[in-house]
Formats: sequence, C-alpha cells, structure tokens
Amino acid sequence: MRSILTFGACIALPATAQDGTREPLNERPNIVLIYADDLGYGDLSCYGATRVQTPNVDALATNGLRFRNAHSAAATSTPSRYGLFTGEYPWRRNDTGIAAGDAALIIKPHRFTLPRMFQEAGYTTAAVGKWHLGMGAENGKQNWNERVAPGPAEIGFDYSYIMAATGDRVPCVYMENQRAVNLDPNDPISVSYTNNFKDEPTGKENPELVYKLRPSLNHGHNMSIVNGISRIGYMKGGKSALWEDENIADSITIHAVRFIEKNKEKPFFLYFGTNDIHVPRFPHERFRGKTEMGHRGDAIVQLDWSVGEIVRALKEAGIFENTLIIVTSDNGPVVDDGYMDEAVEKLMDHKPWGPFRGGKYSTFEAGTRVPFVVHWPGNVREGVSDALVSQIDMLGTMASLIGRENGSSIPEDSRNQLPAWLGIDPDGRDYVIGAASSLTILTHDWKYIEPSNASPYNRLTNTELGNRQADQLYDMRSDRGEYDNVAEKNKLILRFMKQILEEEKSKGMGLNL
Ligand code: NG6
Ligand code: CA
Repeated sequence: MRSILTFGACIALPATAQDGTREPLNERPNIVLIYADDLGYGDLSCYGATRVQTPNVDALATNGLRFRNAHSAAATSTPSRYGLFTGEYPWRRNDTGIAAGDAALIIKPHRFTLPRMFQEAGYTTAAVGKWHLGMGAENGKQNWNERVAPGPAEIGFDYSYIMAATGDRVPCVYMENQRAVNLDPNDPISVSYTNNFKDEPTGKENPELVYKLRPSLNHGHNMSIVNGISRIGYMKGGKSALWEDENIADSITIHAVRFIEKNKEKPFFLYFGTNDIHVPRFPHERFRGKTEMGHRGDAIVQLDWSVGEIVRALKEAGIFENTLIIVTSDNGPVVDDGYMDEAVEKLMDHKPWGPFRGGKYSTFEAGTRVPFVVHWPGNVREGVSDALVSQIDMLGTMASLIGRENGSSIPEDSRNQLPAWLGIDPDGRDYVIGAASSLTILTHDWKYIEPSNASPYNRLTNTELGNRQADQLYDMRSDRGEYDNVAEKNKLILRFMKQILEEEKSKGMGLNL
C-alpha cells in the first residue's frame, strides 16, 4: 500500500500538476461525515429534485465532487452503519439486521473501527445523532438510568450525543456519553420490546392520545406513545428526558456545532447521523410548509438546514477549508414507512429514488445507490464522478488519507479508494456487493441479484424488493432501471458475476467477529 506521501507524489492533483508547486496533501484534515437517514438518490436538488431545494448540500456539491454511482453497504440502517464503522460487509455476520431499540452493541468493543483509527491518529472523535448499532452488553438488559455500556466510547468515540436506535423506536431519549440526558432519578425509564407496562397507554388502545402523527395501518408503530407519537416498543417513565420530535434536528445539530467549536484547534472526526428524513417525520414548525410535499419534503429542507449549520460552524471556526466533508445516506428512500404523514399523497412527480428501481429494503439499485458528495477545497477535484464507490471503503480510504494504512487491522472488504474519492481516479471499484434480503453484485456495466425465496414486494411500504427465485442480471449501461433480466442471454457474464460473489462469500459468512 502506498503511504500518503507517495500518494501525493505520484498522483498530483491536476490544478497544480504543471508547475509542480502543490503542497503535499494535508495529512490531518478534520473529517465530518454527515450521514442522512433514508435520503434517496433523487431527494436533493443537486441530484435533480425540483420539488425541494437543498442549497446547502448543493453548495458542497458545486464546490466539491458529486458521485452518481455511490453505495451504502446495505439497504437499511444498522447493516450500513456496521459496514461504515467496521469496514466489513455486514452480511459476513448474521446478526446485523435492523436493530431493536434494546439491542446490545453489535460491534464488538475489541474491534478496530473507523473512530478508533482516528483516535489512534490523535483525532478527537464524536458521534452525534442517530446511532442504531445497539448499546449495552446484552439484548434487553440495559439499565437506561445508568451509563449504558458498551457503546460509542467503547468502539472509539470520545464524545457521543445520540439517539440509541431510531426516531420510531423506544427509548425516546438522547444519550450523552451513554447517559440519558435530563433524566429525573425519581422517574426512571423502563423499556421492553415484549410487553407493555401496566396501565401505560399505547397507540393501539388509546389512539386519542396520538396527537402529532398517526401510525399507518399494519406497520406496527402503535405501541408506546411518546409526546403524541406512538412508537415501536414499550417504555415508561423518563418524562423530563423524552425528546420532542420537532426539536430533534435542532438538538443534534447544536451538539454537533458545539463539538466543532470546542475542538477547532486540533483534528477531529465528527460522525453526524441525522434523524432526517426517517419516520416519524415531524419537522420543526419553521420548516413545515416549505415544500408542497408535506412532512417528507419539509424534513429534507430541515436536513439541508442542519448541513448549513455545520458548514457555518466550520467557517466561523476558521476550519472549513481544512475539513473534508462527506454527505451521504444510510440507504435508499421510502415514502410510507409507518406513519400517516401524507408523504404518499403529496409526492406528486418527485422521484426519491431518482432513475432507479426499488427503494429502501430493496436489492434493486435504489436500495443502496445513495447521494454521495465529497467536499474538501483544493484537494477534491470539483465536478461529477461516475466512479463506483462504496461506504464500505470509508475505513480503508480514510486510513490512506491520514497515513494509517497499517494493513492488518483493516478488513479486506474496505479498500483504499482515496484517488476515486478525491476525483483523480474516474473508475473506483471493480465491483461492490450490496445487501438487502439477498446479495447483489454491481460492476460498472452489470448488476447481478442472487436468487432468493424472500418476498418480491413489500406491501406495507410499496417497495419492489427485487427478490426472484431465479438469477437476475441487468445490463446497467442500457437498463439502469433493471427491467430486462438478461441472465439467460448472457451466460458467461452471469457465471462471472456468480463466481465473484461466491469467492467473496467464501471469505466468510456467519462469522462472530
Ligand atoms: C422497520 C420499520 C420502519 C423503520 C425500519 C428501520 C416496521 C413495519 N417498519 O422495521 O418503520 O423503522 O425498520 O429503518 O416495523 S432504518 O432506516 O433505521 O433501517
Ligand atoms: Ca435508514
């Protein structure tokens, strides 16, 4: 592997290649990873949306690099985040599916992780916002009234201010450094994912108490009611600590901004996992009505506001130029994901999935093809890239950037794609594996979806899941919408794709890493 210095020397950036005066890459930029939730390829105006304007992300795209073939590691949150932080494909283990709100920490504390690598390099690290990787040592055994460990600190984050799981799952409290914020010790929190607590209202039995957003039929978000919205799971107590959904963006953004202000003197890595635009979508009133698409559109505007605040904080701290910012999403879009927020009714001609088929949960492209913008003035080539890139490479790529590619601890799945991420290499990966209910493999030209007995359609969310009992092969050059299965016509390509997937699988599945 090349060191950062040889990298700088052998791939000089074009702007200065001729006069040769370019400084070597700064090895210690701050890194801000803005990880949106359920934001689709077509949900930003810089990706073609016209029903919603996202000027703050667009500015990063204009002055940075916007990728058109970028992928999350999976089509849902937990496995994508697992891949992002460990550099290992989540499907190598069989317990990285959507985590319950009382799931134990999925990443083993001894593992080498993205934040750990930054820490070892002298960075201060923070996780702010959505976590969804579990907390505590054992499923369902957390005491939410004490410090819950292991958690972010045990895998390398110096500071954390997180939502343990998702907005629609209990416990609905912020955890700062793994302790519930603003908790009254006389009103302790109890959480259960199996039984309700005596005399506690639920969305199912007490719909009259659900005054902000009603759950969609049959999705199951009808258990405990927290501040006017019923959730998945049961909780009681902790009244003073419960979040108000309309304030979540403000709260996590303020904590991210504070972290930036406090740490501006030395290098830091900030993971900022937004709650937007996951359900329940209930943006602050100052964003409501900003689009004609209802809460879903307005939540995109709110997300863009958060991005703007982060940028502003970096500028005010005088470190904007020396910060590499990435904006991306954990998985593709979904319209109705459990609440009657009029997202379906008011979608109009907006296409959250862009030109692709499927969406969140799907093996079709829209499941994992996500917006991906890299901004780093003077170091990233500005424009648009069609390189094939994946979030699974975050660890390998950042290791190269900060000169920490000390080999053995970085899983083989996570590659150094720095030249592609900076816009120097127009190609990126040869292939990337995607994970939903089955595995997929995508090269520049072809997409293969392995046979699966899983359901082809999610009736609740109206998503084509892409599962078929037969092999599927699509020619992405002429059919990026994945409508014409050419598996029968292209036996050689099919065999080749299956072979790569088999080889990847043979490196390990069902592991307990
Ligand atoms: C699903 C939820 C959905 C959402 C998702 C996780 C149901 C029917 N649906 O199980 O509402 O919470 O989990 O989304 O329970 S993710 O983006 O965090 O992966
Ligand atoms: Ca998600």
